[in-house]
Amino acid sequence: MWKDLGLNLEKHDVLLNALAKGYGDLFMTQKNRPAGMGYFDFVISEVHGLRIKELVDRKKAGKKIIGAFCLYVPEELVYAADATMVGLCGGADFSIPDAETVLPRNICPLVKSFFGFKVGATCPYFNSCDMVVGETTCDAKKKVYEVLADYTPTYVMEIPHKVDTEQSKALWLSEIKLFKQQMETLTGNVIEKDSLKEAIRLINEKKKAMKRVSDTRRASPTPISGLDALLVNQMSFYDDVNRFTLKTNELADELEKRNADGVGVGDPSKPRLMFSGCPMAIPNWKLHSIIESTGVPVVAEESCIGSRYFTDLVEPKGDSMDSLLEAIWDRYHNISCACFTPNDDRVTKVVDMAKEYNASGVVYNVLQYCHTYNIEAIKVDKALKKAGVPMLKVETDYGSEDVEQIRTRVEAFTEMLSPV
Ligand code: BJ8
Repeated sequence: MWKDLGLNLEKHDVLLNALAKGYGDLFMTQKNRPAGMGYFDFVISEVHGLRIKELVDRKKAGKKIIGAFCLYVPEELVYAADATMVGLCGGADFSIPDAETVLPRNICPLVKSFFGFKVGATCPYFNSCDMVVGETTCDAKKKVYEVLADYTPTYVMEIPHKVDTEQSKALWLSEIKLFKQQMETLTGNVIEKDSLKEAIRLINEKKKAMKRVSDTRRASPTPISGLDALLVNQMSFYDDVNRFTLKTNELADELEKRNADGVGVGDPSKPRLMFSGCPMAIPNWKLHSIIESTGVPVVAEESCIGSRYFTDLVEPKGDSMDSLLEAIWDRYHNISCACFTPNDDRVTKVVDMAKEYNASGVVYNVLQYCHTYNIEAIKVDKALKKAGVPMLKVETDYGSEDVEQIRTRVEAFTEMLSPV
């Protein structure tokens, strides 16, 4: 199977060994994990095995696989066309040397990492894709999609950067319609109202289950570690949607019971930290693992691998195709990415979330060279200060050189926080 996918087998083996070791060291050494995490341990152990086989089998049955890196790609339209969407790996240092054979060095590690997985032929998800769908969000991504098109079929959606104008709405809606056509052409399936309604239901159910898990983390002690919750969020982009929803709801049942019984993983006398900023594509577990190694739990993620993904649902107000597509726009234009301007909505959301999750402080993650999240940190910091919530900005990449330095900063930060 790996050969058919055109993978570099030698490098892929090195990657798998590194992943297994990293996962074992970080996740399996945690104490008192919820039993429901057993499923997610299994999924990660098979993320380059059974799950790829499922995708390959779908391809053999004539179905299409779509790869994406951004929440702005409307997955409802992918599923309505009977295709499958997968997130693409972009959270590992491992693939960056391959990327740097083509790309400049001084760009965000997430972009270099995903590009390197394609160039180095080490990501079976990438190599399973019939099409990669990109978007005009940050400069790094939109320019790299141009280069990526030389390696794999790539389609780019234009995402406006000012979201609250009539022109923006018109452009975005027309992009959603074009994407619908694109999916119909690629799959040969016409997207009917009923299939779109069913796809909206499917994705909404997935997000509701993720929100249930997230809501349980408001309790003290938190019933699940930030690392485990992060993994669930990361897996949501890879796993079969129905199975993931079922297992995530089972996990939520268990966490709700833990809360009722006062069972948790953290020490309730410690401060609670919220995470905000750039997304943590799999297998980027760096900041969560550093923070939690100091004994302080991470209780929420204001991130695309987190609340920005599951908070809002697509809620059609009518039954026509136009109403369904407008409902998609309505939900998607509310994802407050730092690529928007102005983006006060995100600032408000971060503050509200810190309060809802009783966070004693916020760790703000900036991936190196990510100007949008880096500069937006100024406004977020100011608003959090006003609300009485301290913020620590950490600018980092996927390397391990700065781990001890970050740990020292996190320890100093949490020492001055009081538990909420
Ligand atoms: S909706 S956050 S997934 S664009 S970290 S590549 S912004 S330089 S990932 Fe994102 Fe969509 Fe926005 Fe979410 Fe660029 Fe920054 Fe790198 Fe980033």
